[in-house]
Amino acid sequence: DDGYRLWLKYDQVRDAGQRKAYQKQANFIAVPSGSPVLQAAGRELQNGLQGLLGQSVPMVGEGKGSKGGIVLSVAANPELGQEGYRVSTQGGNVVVMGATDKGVLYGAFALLRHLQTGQSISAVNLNSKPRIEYRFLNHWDNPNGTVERGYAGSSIWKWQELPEVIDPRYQDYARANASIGINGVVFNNVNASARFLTAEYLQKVAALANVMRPYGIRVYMSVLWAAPKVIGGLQTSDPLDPQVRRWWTAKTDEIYKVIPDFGGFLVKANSEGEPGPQDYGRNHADGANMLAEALGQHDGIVIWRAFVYKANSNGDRFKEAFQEFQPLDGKFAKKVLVQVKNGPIDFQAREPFHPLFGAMPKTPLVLEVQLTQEYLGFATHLVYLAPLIKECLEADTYAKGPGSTVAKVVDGTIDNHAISGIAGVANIGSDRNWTGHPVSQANWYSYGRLAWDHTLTSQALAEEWTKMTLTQEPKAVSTITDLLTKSRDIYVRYTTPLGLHHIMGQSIHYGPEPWLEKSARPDWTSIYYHKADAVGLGFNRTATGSNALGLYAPQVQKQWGDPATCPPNYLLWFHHVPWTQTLSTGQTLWNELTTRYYTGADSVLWMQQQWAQVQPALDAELHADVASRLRIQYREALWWRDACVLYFQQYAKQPLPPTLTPPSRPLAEIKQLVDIYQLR
Ligand code: BDP
Repeated sequence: DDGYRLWLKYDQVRDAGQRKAYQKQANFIAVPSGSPVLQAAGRELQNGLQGLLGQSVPMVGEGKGSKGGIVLSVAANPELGQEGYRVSTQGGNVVVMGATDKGVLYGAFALLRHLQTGQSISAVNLNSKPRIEYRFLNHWDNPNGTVERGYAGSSIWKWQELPEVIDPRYQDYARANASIGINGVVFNNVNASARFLTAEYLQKVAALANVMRPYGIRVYMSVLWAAPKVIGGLQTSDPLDPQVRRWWTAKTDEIYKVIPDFGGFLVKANSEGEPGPQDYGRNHADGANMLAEALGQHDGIVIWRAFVYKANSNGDRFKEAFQEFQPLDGKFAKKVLVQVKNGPIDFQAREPFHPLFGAMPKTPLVLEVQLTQEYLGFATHLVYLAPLIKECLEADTYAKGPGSTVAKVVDGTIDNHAISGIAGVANIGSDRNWTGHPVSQANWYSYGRLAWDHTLTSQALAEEWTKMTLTQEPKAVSTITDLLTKSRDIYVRYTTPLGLHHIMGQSIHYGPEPWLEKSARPDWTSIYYHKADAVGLGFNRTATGSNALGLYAPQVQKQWGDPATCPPNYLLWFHHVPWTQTLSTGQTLWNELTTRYYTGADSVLWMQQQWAQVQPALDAELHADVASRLRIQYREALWWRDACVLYFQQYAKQPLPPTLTPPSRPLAEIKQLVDIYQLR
């Protein structure tokens, strides 16, 4: 198994009784004539059933079959909304109903998932509609085929071959996304090349949009703010300049001519050196609103990213996005959504939720999470990300009293927004198995499912993915589910326990480098974040420090502001804690910290053991691949452990707790190791 088929494997159902029961209900698939979306739904069912049942199921027109078949049906039903579905038995048939063709497509995939996970078909009753309207995948892919922070090969988009050559992979990509409910994709990097807005590239993007359309996926584009200068021949990109406004309006009209259902623009501006409206003394709202105006009557949106920070972050980068964006609440045009990363710094293995959530009630906020494991071990470490995403979604902002979770901010229910969105930075590349690490497929999968319904649990999604992708053997399913669900906490333990953050290798963002003191900017060093000294460790963000904590609701401040009640997982995000202080866990900071590094690394051995156990239930090639990556993971967990323990020990000046065996190599040796890694 080379992993190419993802969770859409459709291997034959092993249990003969179950297969028979399914076959009885699969004598035909009735597909009403309709859009290509309906045809795709029919094709998916036919293809899936062919595999699951080992026999071909004929597709017939509407009302042609009698009983014992699957009937696709589009019927007005306000309860289902634009994309919801109901799958139920009616008059001897399984009816897949949606209020729209897209609803039927999602229903078809839900039915397949139901069968793939071995559930009974006789009284099937599936009812669901998405809680979030715009469910994006953001690729950080460049025109030259490289992928920013991509660890699974190169870009799957072959720009040089497009629009003539349509790689079959594009359609498989669309199928995979549709199967989990993703309905919008951005093909190009937020650090955008202006090239994508040229007539030549619009043809290429349009060719991809044609492949996406039957799968209910709309195409959006990252744009370079300076495009009017770079490709438009103008002297300025000032959003208030009439010429610039005219340029964007004309460009937008041109895009809609070639891509009539174009979704809109994603913008990274005035961040990490990218150009933006601030270059002309304007603000983010001026920029976003200008693009919204350019979209005019077209059915498109502007997604403006809040990931901004300047070279001089006033001592705490944590506060920057808030300070720039919160005052603009209420100033954005209707078609604008602001896209906010889950945490305030940058996709660290664990971050407190971003303080903008709950603080901009007049603006729909898109939650951005990173599926590509930039700070989570690339494609080498097994880290299942659903728990990270859920931790953010379930965090309470207290914006409108207790229970004002980030999920409710994002899905728009708390502030009654008409539109809502969520974005995952893709972990996909040209590797045959799409994601490099076979288990990283589960991150793409669970993200999409959570985007559809954020109330699903990490555990349920791990189990669902495992059954569809790896094995149905019950013991193995439960072992793998357990392993996946714990993996993110384990990763945090051996890399950045107790709320440490941003102490990874410079630029590459891999491996430990807590000793990093000098960089192009102070907030790219490690010492800026961990602040280790003779007294203790951690960033004081309370009122006696940077007071970033003051950006949160009073209830959050109260809980996190006191080291005794602050969850240990966030402790060093907000407090500079003395090495000798006893924590709520009962141990001193030094002992707790070092114990976590050690138990974290030991847990990777546990992961290896668990993985070894499921070997008989899995494809041999795939099993061996993951097993070998787990060996690297253990080696590198020790690297993190030894580097951080020895480095911080220089400040703590204490021995390790007696139960822990000190690292056998000196810090100097480990520092060399980092240099070698960075040569890669
Ligand atoms: C950072 C990445 C950088 C991205 C940036 C972003 O290191 O490559 O361009 O995020 O999200 O984490 O814009």
